[in-house]
Amino acid sequence: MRTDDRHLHVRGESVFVDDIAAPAGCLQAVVVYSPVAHGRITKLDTSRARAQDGVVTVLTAADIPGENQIGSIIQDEPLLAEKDVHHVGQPVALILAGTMRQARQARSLVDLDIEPLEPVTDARVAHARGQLIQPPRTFALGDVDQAWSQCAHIVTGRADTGAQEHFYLETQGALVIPAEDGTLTVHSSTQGPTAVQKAVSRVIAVPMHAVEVDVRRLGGAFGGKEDQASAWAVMAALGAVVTKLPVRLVLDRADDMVMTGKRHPYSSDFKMGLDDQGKVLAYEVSFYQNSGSAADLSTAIIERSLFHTTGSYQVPNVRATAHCCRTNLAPFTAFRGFGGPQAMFVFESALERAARVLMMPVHELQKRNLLEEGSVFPYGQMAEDCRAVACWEQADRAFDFAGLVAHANEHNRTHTATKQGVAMMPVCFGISFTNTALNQARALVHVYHDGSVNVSTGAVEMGQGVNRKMRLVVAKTLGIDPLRVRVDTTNTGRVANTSPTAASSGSDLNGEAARLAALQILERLRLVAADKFGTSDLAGVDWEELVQAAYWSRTDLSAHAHYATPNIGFDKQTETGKPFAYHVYGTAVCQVTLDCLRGTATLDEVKLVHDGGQSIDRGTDLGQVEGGLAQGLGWVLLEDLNYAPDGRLLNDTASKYKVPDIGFGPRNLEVQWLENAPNPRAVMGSKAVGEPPFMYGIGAYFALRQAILAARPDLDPDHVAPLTPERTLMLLAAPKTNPNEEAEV
Ligand code: LUZ
Ligand code: MOS
Repeated sequence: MRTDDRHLHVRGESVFVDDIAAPAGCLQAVVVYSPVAHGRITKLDTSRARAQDGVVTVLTAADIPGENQIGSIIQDEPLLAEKDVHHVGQPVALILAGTMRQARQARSLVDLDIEPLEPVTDARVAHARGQLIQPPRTFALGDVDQAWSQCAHIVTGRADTGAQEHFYLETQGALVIPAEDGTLTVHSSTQGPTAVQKAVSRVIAVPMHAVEVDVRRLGGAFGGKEDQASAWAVMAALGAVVTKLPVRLVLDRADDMVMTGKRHPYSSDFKMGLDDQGKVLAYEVSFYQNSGSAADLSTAIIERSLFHTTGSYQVPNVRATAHCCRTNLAPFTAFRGFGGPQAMFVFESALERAARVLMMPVHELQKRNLLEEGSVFPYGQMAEDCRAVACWEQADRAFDFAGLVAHANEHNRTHTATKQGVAMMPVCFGISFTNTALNQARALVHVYHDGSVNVSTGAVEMGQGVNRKMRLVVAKTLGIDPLRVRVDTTNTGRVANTSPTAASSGSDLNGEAARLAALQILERLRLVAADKFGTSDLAGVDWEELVQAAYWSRTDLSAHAHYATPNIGFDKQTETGKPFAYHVYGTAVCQVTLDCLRGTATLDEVKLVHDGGQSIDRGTDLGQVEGGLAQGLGWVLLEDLNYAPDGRLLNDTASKYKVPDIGFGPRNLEVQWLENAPNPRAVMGSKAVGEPPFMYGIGAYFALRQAILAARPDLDPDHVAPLTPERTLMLLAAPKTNPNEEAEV
């Protein structure tokens, strides 16, 4: 991590929503939620709770002045339940009290009766019942149906990936301060200040100009606060409007885990056809996305699954169909990768199965099918400046993959209690919001009398270091010391109509806007320099003198700029177009050692080559690569979210959910940057870095599977992630499929 506020973090001085000093009279809010996954509310009586000591009021849907609706893409999500509940954790009422303790105590006094209805928790069951959030969507390339007849080998199978809790250190929350004339200042832990502003405006029935959203920083988000930060801010705003007092609503960890959405579980069916040489000729896949009880961002997320159907590979005939299945679980939401990882996992699963049938090493099959310059993606876009092969070759060479394979084979020949596995994982990730309109950003730059500079953009700092990048972009553009530049909070009053900081595009979009704003000021300063100092070359002019001269000659020292990614677009009628400004590539090499008695694995090595462009700040990018990788590893190996058949989340506290720690991480981690690879399509030659590294983690799943199969060559189980020690042990102990063949465990 190389964020600009790291010194504040380590001293505990960074201010998050819950740390903002309480304004006089500030109330605490606690949410009453449904304990039942599906049912009809037969009684909601808040009188006992209202009578509790310290309770100011208890609000329900009936108290909402505007619309009881927070759905952003599809209008299917009430802020507070009215007649029905559709998942455990669905907000029903809001308790406002003087202290947190009083609010929590009152929660148990709300009389809420729900007549239960049958819950559906499984995507395929929901699909069978026709519970879809939108009609199925299909991406097609070539002619899959006729291609099967040309295939020498055809494999089919099923692949399942689980949910994933974001586990941001700062839980969801907001502080809302009412001011004169019905206006509201909202401090929200959100990736999307404008989304919060809009939702508050809608539910409270005030114009957007009456709502100022301000965001200093987030203690992590990972997609969990792209859409799902809004509800809490809106509830706090509701409380503030009704009581005319400031209201703080910060979820505790358990409430956050139960009430908020996670990464979507997917269950998928695949069919892959190949020729004798291992070229993939045809690929067909159906994605069954467990969307949860409301749409949230599910339709956009499954769209990205379609875009990343074939991962880092070229396939001439493709058909991918996407089903958003409505279930009675908390609405699943954005999470780093946004549906991409789920799709890539399926393709890698198919390749692995094919490799066994062809009796060819998986990495050989992967290599033969990598994207090349001019390859066509299933949505019609061509791969330009394609770096799939370059990354693969640099990784293959630098990390001696052949040597690792030889070493693992030798180990497995000579050991029975431990087995090794190695895998390569190529990644290709499209950069741009797939909703083209969102690819816009603005920045506001002020130069003050003393030469110090203040920058506002639409980007939200969430620990990823975007503020540091904004600062470096502006300093470099103005040719001044970065210490002169400060990045201000993200504020809807200073920069309007922001897209969420998401889709890995925060630095690309806001950085370019900031650069354009700085350039405007620079042009004006050049004129001043020519006039006052007889030169338009600013290198030889003292910055502070120049700024002074500009002020006294009545030059505007502020600039606002707008940037919209050029040359992108997508036609949803034909499901083709050029949705992405460019792609990010990379290849990881993973090696694991499996303890066959315990089912535990050690990640010996993860080494990777990442296509990072000409970085604005390598240290920041390294933090993103390492963090993304760790999260990806956790998703496929460790983080096991489970629901009871009645729809209750079983991992409903931090103590029941395992996230990666330092002991889990690779013993040897090496990140290399792809050599000589500036990017002409983003700010200052850089490349987006937030999400792509997540998918390197998938490689460790397949390395572990190799190790398991080395112990149990008789098995060919379906692909299920996460491959936890428990699941690994179950596989190792599975009954022999062929009793005549002795596996050497
Ligand atoms: N959010 C979004 C995203 O609204 N659209 C996207 O395409 C996207 N991609 C990745 C992560 N968040
Ligand atoms: Mo996102 S998954 O908020 O980039």
